[in-house]
Formats: sequence, structure tokens, C-alpha cells
Amino acid sequence: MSTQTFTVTGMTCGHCVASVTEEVSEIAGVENVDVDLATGAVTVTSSEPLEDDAVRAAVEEAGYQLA
Ligand code: 9UX
Repeated sequence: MSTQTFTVTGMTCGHCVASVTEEVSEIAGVENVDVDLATGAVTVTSSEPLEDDAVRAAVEEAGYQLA
């Protein structure tokens, strides 16, 4: 199990949080996603270490950017 935190910019409401959570949750191996709207911190727990590029792609698919 691996837990990593990423910072996402551009989220301003709860729907943003839901979109990021949904996309990141689709990455293979991801078990849990926690998004802090106030700070942009996205904490991802997964069964294997995540590739930054996979997280970046998911965040961008949702319409946001990694800091
Ligand atoms: Mo809320 Mo987020 O209306 O991009 S979905 S601001």
C-alpha cells in the first residue's frame, strides 16, 4: 500500500472535488482518494506506487492541473 499527496490547482467548489475524486479513483490500483478543497491537497492511497503522469492525466481529464 502506498499513500501519496499531490497538489491540484483550480478547484473552487464541491463539484470540482467530486470530478477530481472520480477521475483519480479510476487509476488502476487506487483504493482511496481524499481531496482537500481549501488546500488542493489530493491524497491517494493505492496498492502500488502511482506514476505522476497517470495522476496528471486524470487531473487534467477532470479539468484541473497539478501544481
Ligand atoms: Mo464548481 Mo469547479 O461550479 O471547476 S465545478 S467551480
